[in-house]
Amino acid sequence: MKPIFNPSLMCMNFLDIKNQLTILNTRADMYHFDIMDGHYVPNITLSPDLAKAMAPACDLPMDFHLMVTDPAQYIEPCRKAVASMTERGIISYYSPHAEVINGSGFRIIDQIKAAGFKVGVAINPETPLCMVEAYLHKLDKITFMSVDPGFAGQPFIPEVLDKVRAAKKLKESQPDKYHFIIEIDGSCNAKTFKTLADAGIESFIVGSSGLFNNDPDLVKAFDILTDNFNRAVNG
Ligand code: S6P
Ligand code: MG
Repeated sequence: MKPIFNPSLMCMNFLDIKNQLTILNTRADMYHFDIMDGHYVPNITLSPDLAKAMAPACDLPMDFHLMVTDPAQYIEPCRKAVASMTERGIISYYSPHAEVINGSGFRIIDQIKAAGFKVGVAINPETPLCMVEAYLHKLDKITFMSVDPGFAGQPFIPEVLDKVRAAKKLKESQPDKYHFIIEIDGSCNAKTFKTLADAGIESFIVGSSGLFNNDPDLVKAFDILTDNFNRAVNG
């Protein structure tokens, strides 16, 4: 299988942003961009302003992951942040958490589309798949959290794999209805690649344990990532 690699930018070396983006532009597939509000999760990381500053150096879609209580509020700032990329034909993703859009899910999906984004949704480790079933056919991507949202460097929660298998089964059984990419976020690394790929993961958000901690030199770190993946998954 050809994996989608989606580096989590909150784990990058912030003293070296431009150089790292240049390296990732030719190696990765997307840029996972965590936005937290210090309320939905007890942390604050990246921001729409930072995305705007990075955008001219990004040649891959931005993948906004909204760990915030009011994701509708960030659609317009994020749209503006990547407007220069959208003009270059690079279509980004916007993924709120399923747990906070219940009650306005269809409306928010329409707003995300109207802003020119592909539509994603992220679900926490203990959230059942049925929570997103009503609008699953409208999604371009579903992100299964395999750690609690908020922090890098947490241990993998294997219970999410049942949901991943169920999503894969749904997608395979009704290909005309579903087109979502199946993605995992949290502790994606040499130890988990095989189990994740076997369960049906297509897109791997690689953060500290899968990419950035491999080596201080990001070129080497990315080579180690692909070696680890190929060894684990392709044998
Ligand atoms: C966590 C965030 C993730 C992390 C990623 C870190 O709240 O949504 O995107 O950045 O999980 O990777 P790792 O290998 O440290 O778990
Ligand atoms: Mg994330």
